[in-house]
Amino acid sequence: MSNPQDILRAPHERIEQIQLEGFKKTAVNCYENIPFYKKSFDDAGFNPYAITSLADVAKAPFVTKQDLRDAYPYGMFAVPLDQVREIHMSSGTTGVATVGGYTKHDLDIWADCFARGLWYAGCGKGDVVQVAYGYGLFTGGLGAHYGSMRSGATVIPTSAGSTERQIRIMREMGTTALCCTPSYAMHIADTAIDMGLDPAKDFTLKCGIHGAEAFSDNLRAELERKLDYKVLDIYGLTETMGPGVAIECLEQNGLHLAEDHFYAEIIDPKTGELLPDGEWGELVLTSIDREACPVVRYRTRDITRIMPGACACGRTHRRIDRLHGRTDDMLIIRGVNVFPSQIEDVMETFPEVASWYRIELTRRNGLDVVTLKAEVNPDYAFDEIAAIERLQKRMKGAMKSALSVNIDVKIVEPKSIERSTGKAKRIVDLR
Ligand code: DLL
Repeated sequence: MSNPQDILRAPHERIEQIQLEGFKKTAVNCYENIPFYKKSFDDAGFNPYAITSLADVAKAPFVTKQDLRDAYPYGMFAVPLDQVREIHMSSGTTGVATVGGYTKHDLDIWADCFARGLWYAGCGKGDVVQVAYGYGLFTGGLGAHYGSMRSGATVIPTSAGSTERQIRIMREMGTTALCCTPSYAMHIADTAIDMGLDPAKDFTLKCGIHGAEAFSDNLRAELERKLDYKVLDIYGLTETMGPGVAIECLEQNGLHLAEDHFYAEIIDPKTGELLPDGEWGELVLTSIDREACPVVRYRTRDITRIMPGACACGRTHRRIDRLHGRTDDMLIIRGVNVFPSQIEDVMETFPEVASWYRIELTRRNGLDVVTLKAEVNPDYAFDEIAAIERLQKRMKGAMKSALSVNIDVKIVEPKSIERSTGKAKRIVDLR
């Protein structure tokens, strides 16, 4: 049997061949088995039987999250239910949930995609992977579970929460890889420190496979310092599979797309036009070999770019840059577009504040007001009111000059912003 990692170093022409064959099959599968695609391909004049090159992908119409929602529950399934082994769903907090189904084959490729993260980190047989992503409808827990098993490692399925117990298990069982959101990893590290431990010495971690939310370079550096391990960023979404669509290697310079399973494009989110490599825009994904819920040109709403050039690690799968956020997270503050990550970038230039923050949106006299609540760094005196006020003013000034918007800044005490065991809630809309 061939080594499942060989494909990661295959010549790119070989990968493109796989993509073309896969795209042909996927487009026909969608057209023949999912009424939504039949109608949308016909309306757009897209003929799935006439595909001859990968450039034809861009001729197909898009599919959006709303289209998937409208098809709830089973409208986007291309196979009979008796072939579907597992179902996951997005949380649906902002509307109807989107549903992802997996055949045996789909579960298999998912395991493979996630396992790559552990392989990239040099983990596998003999390693102990603690999965502290939530198990359930969220794809984090089970995706990491299947991937850990596939990598050859031993898996401890702690799921998210019970943080002190996570810490005891991590120490006592000799965990070498931690899979959870980056914000939960930080909470685990801080809780361990509060328990009187030095996680850099008391834990035996080699790597953390952290994703499901955007996190800054600063937060990564702080995690790596506190836990003495390597943090690899992992990206994915329920609508196209779950975690493992793209993962960083140890170069930590972009996330390698699983190009043998997905074809990626970057478009201008306003016009839908294709953008060249290197330019930032919205990521659009086409699955190459998913059976139950294939997607053709799914608009992820996530903003990234294809990184030009080859990775120093020698793997040939192209990379996307770390995600800046979602198009729908973008704040429009009195007419100016601002991403929370841009606010975070400015915040990071102030060593007096830690990486915990929350952006609150309120209304005052009919106008939107944006307040950044940032926790003061524990090493910094919080009781010197005058100094805190000066800091708030300086941060507000820095936001204004960098982003051309007024953002009120409120420095709050360490650990006063609520911690989450899953995705951190960074934006709170109180309007
Ligand atoms: O968050 C799947 C996942 C689980 C990915 C565990 C990584 C690790 P959803 O709940 O459907 O699925 O949310 C998908 O989360 O469209 C992005 O906006 C965001 N997201 C996921 N990974 C990253 C990342 C999972 N590494 C949505 N960086 C996506 C930034 C991310 N944002």
